[in-house]
Amino acid sequence: MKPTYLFAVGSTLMGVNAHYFFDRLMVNGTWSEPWEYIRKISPQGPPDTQKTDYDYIIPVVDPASLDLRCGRNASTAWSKPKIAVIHAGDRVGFAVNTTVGLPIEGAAIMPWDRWPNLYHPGPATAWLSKAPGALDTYTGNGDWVKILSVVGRTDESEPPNDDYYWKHQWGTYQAKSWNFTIPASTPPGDYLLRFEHIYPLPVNSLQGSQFYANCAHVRIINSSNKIGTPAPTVKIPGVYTFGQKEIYFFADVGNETYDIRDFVEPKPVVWGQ
Ligand SMILES: [Cu+2]
Repeated sequence: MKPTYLFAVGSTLMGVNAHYFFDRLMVNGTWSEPWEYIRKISPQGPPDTQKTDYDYIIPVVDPASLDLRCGRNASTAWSKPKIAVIHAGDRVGFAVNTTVGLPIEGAAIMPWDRWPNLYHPGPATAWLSKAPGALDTYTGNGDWVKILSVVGRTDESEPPNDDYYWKHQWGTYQAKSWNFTIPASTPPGDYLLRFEHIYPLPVNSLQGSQFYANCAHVRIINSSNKIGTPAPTVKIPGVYTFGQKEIYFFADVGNETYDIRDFVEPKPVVWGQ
């Protein structure tokens, strides 16, 4: 069944102004406060101008930018987030922002920017990078391993769940948060835990694909005798290139020519543990 309202939703709400970030971590079954464990991002634009919520939710559009790593101006831990202590094998999660509490007068912010969900269609991933020393001083310039890839719908996906959506809808579409498991064989240590969502767009559309990524500080405890070797590893940025065909295409709701089962995941593969 293909509901007729879908086209209207796709064509009216797929505006460039629908953006978000992830500011809350689910740890030990509880959602944290905003930025409690996640590195705070900076608003876009010169520092001496008045900022609005909209300046915070603007995505990264240059895959070569350092901001691809943990969000805008977050490859340093200037906001001093706490370290979430978790065990290998635990469930964690990232939640979409609500608001950042700044004035909105004059901003281009749209109503759906205040509707906290993974508004855009597209794939989601999670990543780990071990800090060689203190997390507060780790920039994330080391190796990253992918531990999660969400493409199609899962039990966690938002309803509806019919044939049309299975074919055309992404697993995280309109989810308010996404939970996943830290691999049970993850070596113990302090890590940046990164969640990423990509809104694929063609290179000639606006500025191309939009990247949403934020990083939490986590200490992973693993006292088991099963310690793996995370691989393959990549650098971020460096993992994607502008125009790369796997992530630059028209993925939007209402695009009946795109079947998400045709999606080819960009490298690297998820760590097999
Ligand atoms: Cu957007």
